[in-house]
Amino acid sequence: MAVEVCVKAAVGAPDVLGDCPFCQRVLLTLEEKKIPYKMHLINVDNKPKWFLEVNPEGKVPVIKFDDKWIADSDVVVGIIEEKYPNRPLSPPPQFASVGSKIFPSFVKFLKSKDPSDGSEQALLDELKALDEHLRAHGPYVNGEKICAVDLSLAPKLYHLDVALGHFKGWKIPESLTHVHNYMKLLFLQESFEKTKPAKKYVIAGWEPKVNA
Ligand SMILES: N[C@@H](CCC(=O)N[C@@H](CS)C(=O)NCC(=O)O)C(=O)O
Repeated sequence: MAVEVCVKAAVGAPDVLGDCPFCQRVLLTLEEKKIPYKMHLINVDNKPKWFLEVNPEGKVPVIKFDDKWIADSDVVVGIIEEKYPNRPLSPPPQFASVGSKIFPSFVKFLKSKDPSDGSEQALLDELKALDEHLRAHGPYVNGEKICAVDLSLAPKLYHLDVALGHFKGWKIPESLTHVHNYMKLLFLQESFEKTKPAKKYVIAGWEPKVNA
């Protein structure tokens, strides 16, 4: 039986898969483990009553297991791993937090209106650390096989690339070759192609936050 999962609908297109990186992470996990699923697209600007009843906090993603709806992608991915241990995706503990500061650093830089606040450098430092990790251990975070850390990072790097390119004309430096190759590899995965939002929806999703 298919697992039910609530994910964000695209801004301005409630019938199209939207731009939530946490939702894509969960979809990638289901895809990589070949778990059949049924998506409910949630318009987060006009959440359906049934969704708020099962999930009063109102955030996506949420997934239904044993008749209970579970929120938060960290928790959800952990439960999927427990329930579906085949095709194990857990990284070794020493790699579990590789790249974990990239997303908050990206958001800070994206929203920054002060070029001297250090947010660009902070992001560059995180990307350089990832580049060094991949140089030593790549091509994926844990070597030859994709793991849960890659599935968490892939949507975030996609948002970074699309949103910083669009709003700031900014690109990841060419010198970070391992990060560039890593992104190419991730974005070519069939699971990524199948679950990625169109670039215009990523831009539409960030627009109000950038121009707040
Ligand atoms: N920590 C949560 C974050 C989820 C999250 O922030 N979801 C956003 C979409 S990207 C959301 O539901 N926003 C709608 C709202 O807060 O009303 C996770 O990992 O699942």
